[in-house]
Formats: sequence, C-alpha cells, structure tokens
Amino acid sequence: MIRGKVAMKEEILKGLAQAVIDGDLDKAQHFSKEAIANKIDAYEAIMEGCAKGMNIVSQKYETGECFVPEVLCSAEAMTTAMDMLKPYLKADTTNVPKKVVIGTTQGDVHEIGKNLVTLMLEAGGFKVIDLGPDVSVEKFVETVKKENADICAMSSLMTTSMIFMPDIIKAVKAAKPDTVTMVGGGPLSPSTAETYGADGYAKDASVAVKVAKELTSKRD
Ligand code: B12
Repeated sequence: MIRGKVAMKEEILKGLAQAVIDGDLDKAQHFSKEAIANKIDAYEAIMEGCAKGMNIVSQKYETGECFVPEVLCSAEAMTTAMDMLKPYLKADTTNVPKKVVIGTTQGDVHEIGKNLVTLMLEAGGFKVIDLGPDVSVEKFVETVKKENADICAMSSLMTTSMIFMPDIIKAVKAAKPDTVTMVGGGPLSPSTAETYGADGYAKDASVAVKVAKELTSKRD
C-alpha cells in the first residue's frame, strides 16, 4: 500500500513538472486536481513539481532548446497550477502577520520567481502586497508607507532592471527607516545585494521565507 502511495505521488509530481515543461494547461489542471485529490502537500507539489519543471524550461531557454513562445506557455501552465494549489497551502498563523510589499522592478515583466516568493511568504504567515511586474521606485515607496510595511522585497531577472534597486532601497529608508529591504532574482548575488545596501538576499523562495523571518524577528 505505502509503496503504491509513494509511486502515485512521484507520478503526480513528475506530471506537474512535465505539464510546465510542455506548456500544457490541460495537463497542469489534471495533475493539480490529482495532487489535491490525493492530499499531496501543496508546497511540495509547487516546489517539487511545477518549479522543477520551470527550472528545466529555464535551462532549455539558456541552451537555445526553446524560445520565448514556449517559455510563455510554460509560464501560463505554471501559473494555472499555482492558482489551483494555492488555497491548499498550509499557512503558519502563529504570529501577527508581518507585512511585505513585493514587486519586480521597473522595465521587467518577469514574475514567475516573484510569484513563487509571494506564495511561500504567504505560506510562511506573512501578509503580502504584490505590486506585480514593472514597478516604479515611486510605487514601491508609496505602498510601503501606505501599508506601513515591515519588509520591501524587490525582484529582478534582468541586469537592465536590477539597477533600480539601490534607488528603491535609499528612498524606502528615507521614507520609513524601520522597514527592512530584501532582494533576489537571477542576476543578483549576496555581494550585489550588499553593494545595493539591501538588508537581506535570498537565492530562492524557500530561503526567502527564512531570511524574511530573521530580518523581522531582529526588530521585535
Ligand atoms: C520565463 C522567462 C521569460 C518570460 C517571463 C514570463 C513571466 N510571466 O514571468 C518571458 C517570455 C515573458 C520573458 C521575456 C523576456 N526575457 Co526572459 N527569461 C525567462 C527565463 C527563461 C526563466 C525565468 C524564470 O521564470 N525562472 C524560473 C523561476 C522559478 O526562477 P527565478 O525567476 O530565478 O526566481 C527564483 C529566484 O531567482 C528567487 N527570486 C526571484 N525573485 C526574487 C525576489 C526576492 C525578494 C527574493 C528573496 C528571491 C527572488 O526565488 C525564485 C524562486 O525560487 C529566464 C532564464 C533565467 N535563467 O532566468 C529568461 C531571462 C531572464 N530573460 C531574459 C530576457 C533578455 C528577456 C527579454 C528581453 C527577451 C526579449 N528579447 O524579448 C524579454 C524581457 C521583457 C521585459 N521587459 O522584461 C534574459 C535576461 C538577461 C539579463 N541578464 O538581463 C534571461 C536571463 C535569458 C537569457 N539568458 O537571455 N522571459
């Protein structure tokens, strides 16, 4: 029996990853339903299924094995599965939720990675205000003040858009010194984050939750 269950889970996780790789919406819906029906942990389904598939697409894009149209289909399949699985994510409701404002910086439409970080922060008990892609410096600052946010989190996948991060960090610190800043995304690194004056950096969504908790616990 147990062996059957493990095999079933492996098959569903593989199915989710393949659905994203193929950019197949029907398969993404089918295996999301299967994951929910078989009570597979939504966090695992997203990270070990969908995100694994998207990272394979990412590599194929790098090696020229697939192009923007296929990547767009994969992105849509990933978003479809994430939207179906999101309501089943177990949220950590122990503490009063800290508020995070997040967005992808100016001129950048990449948001899959940012959406994964948002999802994991929500699962980690944070209240997230997601400003979406292509967010101006002014919009970040305005929302941080309006929401009295604890964290301002910035995502960039392009060298042409990461350059706005130092301006956002400086402007947020000036407007609301007690707000901490966190950055991430493909072209970022711990040393770039430090140069930009960010309080935190994380290489992926699961680490982002840990870093966010550390940054806010210091302030309690
Ligand atoms: C998917 C994709 C697209 C999709 C985006 C769909 C969408 N809705 O997001 C589409 C097809 C639209 C696209 C368009 C373009 N893209 Co594009 N794209 C990619 C690709 C293949 C995968 C990115 C992805 O989703 N990865 C999967 C996710 C899960 O990983 P991730 O984003 O890295 O996020 C993780 C971490 O970085 C981290 N993280 C991310 N954000 C944050 C934020 C915080 C606060 C923290 C803590 C952590 C964190 O956690 C995430 C989850 O674990 C990358 C290749 C790559 N290597 O990154 C190119 C890539 C980013 N694209 C690139 C380019 C150039 C473009 C285009 C200009 C191409 C063109 N000529 O049209 C346009 C740009 C349009 C624009 N103005 O933004 C270049 C950028 C080069 C550079 N360094 O500047 C890349 C690197 C490809 C390449 N090598 O050339 N792209």
